[in-house]
Amino acid sequence: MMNDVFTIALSKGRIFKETLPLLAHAGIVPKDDPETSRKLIMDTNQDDVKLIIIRATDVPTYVQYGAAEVGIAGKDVLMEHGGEGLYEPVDLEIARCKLMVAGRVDEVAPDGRLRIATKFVNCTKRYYAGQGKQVETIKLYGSMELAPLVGLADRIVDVVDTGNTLKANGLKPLEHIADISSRLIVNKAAMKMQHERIRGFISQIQEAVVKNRKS
Ligand code: PRT
Ligand code: MG
Repeated sequence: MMNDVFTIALSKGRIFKETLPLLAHAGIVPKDDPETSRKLIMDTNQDDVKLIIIRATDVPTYVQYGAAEVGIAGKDVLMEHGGEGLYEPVDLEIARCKLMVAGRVDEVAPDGRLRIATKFVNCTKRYYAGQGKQVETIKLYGSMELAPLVGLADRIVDVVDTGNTLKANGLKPLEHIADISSRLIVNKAAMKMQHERIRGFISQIQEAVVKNRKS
């Protein structure tokens, strides 16, 4: 009997690059380079293993609905999505950054209700609710750093790595919300249906993470 197709969802860019060695350890090598190919479904060296290349924020959705059995997504994206229908068995320890509140270097502490521009609206509301603060959130899809500079918002919530982008725009980190890294996620139903195959995949990825740590 032929195996069912096993589909892995991931985004191009930093996650793809850092995931390649982990997949290689599990014996999976993509046949194309997503940076140059326009294919959204990529074949691999294994006939029954495919990769789908999608926006980082869409990865949990594809896996939640079983369009992919497994996926790789940042913890920021997972926190915002909510994690419904997903297991999160492995911290891949890649694409590390921090989810932070940032504001203008020359900020005069705003009085009244803070206006926060972010693509992480759910995370932001949860964070401030935990502090007993009500804030107004403004949903953006990118370039959050611009918002405080043009008076759209008092502050932003965004992921920060080196902090160079904040600095280049006259912003500074103010509060740390969470440490972020990418996670392996698994569709809950697929975990039951393809238990052995997915357990095997998880343990190979886990091994690769440990190996990565030592090198
Ligand atoms: O690009 P697209 O809009 O499609 O989606 P995306 O930006 O969410 O995807 P991508 O590939 O850029 O990021 C995927 C994941 O990488 C995120 O969900 C995070 O978990 C993780 N990650 C790690 C980061 C960064 N580091 C990071 N530095 N994601 C984004 N950034 C941004 C940061 O916000 C800033 O704008 O990169 C810029 C440079 O950061 P600094 O602090 O080093 O200057
Ligand atoms: Mg990006």
